Amino acid sequence: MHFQWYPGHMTKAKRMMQENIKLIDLVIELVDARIPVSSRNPEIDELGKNKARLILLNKSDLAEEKWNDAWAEYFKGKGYSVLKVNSRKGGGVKSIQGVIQEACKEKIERDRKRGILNRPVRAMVVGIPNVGKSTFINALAGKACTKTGNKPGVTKGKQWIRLNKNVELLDTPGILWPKFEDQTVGLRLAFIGSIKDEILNTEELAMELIGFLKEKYTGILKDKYQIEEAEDHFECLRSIAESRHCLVRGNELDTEKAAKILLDDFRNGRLGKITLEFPEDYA
Ligand SMILES: Nc1nc2c(ncn2[C@@H]2O[C@H](COP(=O)(O)OP(=O)(O)OP(=O)(O)O)[C@@H](O)[C@H]2O)c(=O)[nH]1
Ligand SMILES: [Mg+2]
Repeated sequence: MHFQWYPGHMTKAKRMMQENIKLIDLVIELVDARIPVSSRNPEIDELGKNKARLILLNKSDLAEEKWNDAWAEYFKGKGYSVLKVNSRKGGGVKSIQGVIQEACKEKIERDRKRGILNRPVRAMVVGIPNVGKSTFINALAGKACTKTGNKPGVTKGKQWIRLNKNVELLDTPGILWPKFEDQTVGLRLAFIGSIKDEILNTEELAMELIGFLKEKYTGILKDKYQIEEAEDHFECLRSIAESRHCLVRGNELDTEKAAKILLDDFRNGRLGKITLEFPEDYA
């Protein structure tokens, strides 16, 4: 599959982030716990250099706990502050205030020496589309301050949110990079729903996911759809169509519909907790 996607609003978003970075003390980077490396935008390191950094493994409820822990160690080893969170349910969100203060303690100390007291920490919340930035901010604020939605590109412009007297957050639109050098990165981003489905071939994508699941999560498709995990990926997709009664024109199998069902089940955690990439591959 070929991915190349950089809509105009992302260029604009990037410029906005570059313009605002000077106001920022801390960059809070959300990654998807199912693909912690592939969901990191390589441009963020450049943008956030000289800033305090915090990585949130978001959607940790959708990934395997043992891998969440392994990934947290991985990023800690690289010098980042890290926290596992589930922004939808609010898990891990409570401890964030303390982590923010801790990550910014040098800045707070600097302020104190200059006689500046009680200046709030300003944090920019960044991450790829659909990773959960706005949901996280709402969870932290305890109310719906910003719009969320289960598709990429919901937040269009910047928005400052004052959490309390200590912290102000900047919500930003998700950005992806201009092109994926590595096709597996593009593929994984497509699996989790960070690339608009309209530009993807759903059946091809579903067959790639089937290939991965059969290898790393053997038996999961069998259990979920009561199918045999045939060698041939398309055969599997046909079986899912059959099992879910996806038909066109009366009796022909609708593999397109089966592909959508599979992707949807995966994205919403209905196949169980699944991690798509592992720290040992990035040692
Ligand atoms: N299961 C689960 N779903 C989450 C979590 N965080 C966010 N979501 C869901 O992910 C979807 C995207 O959330 P948003 O907060 O709109 O994502 P965003 O990063 O602001 O997206 P853009 O504004 O498009 O860049 C929504 O359907 C959320 O309910 C989480 O921790 N777990
Ligand atoms: Mg948003």
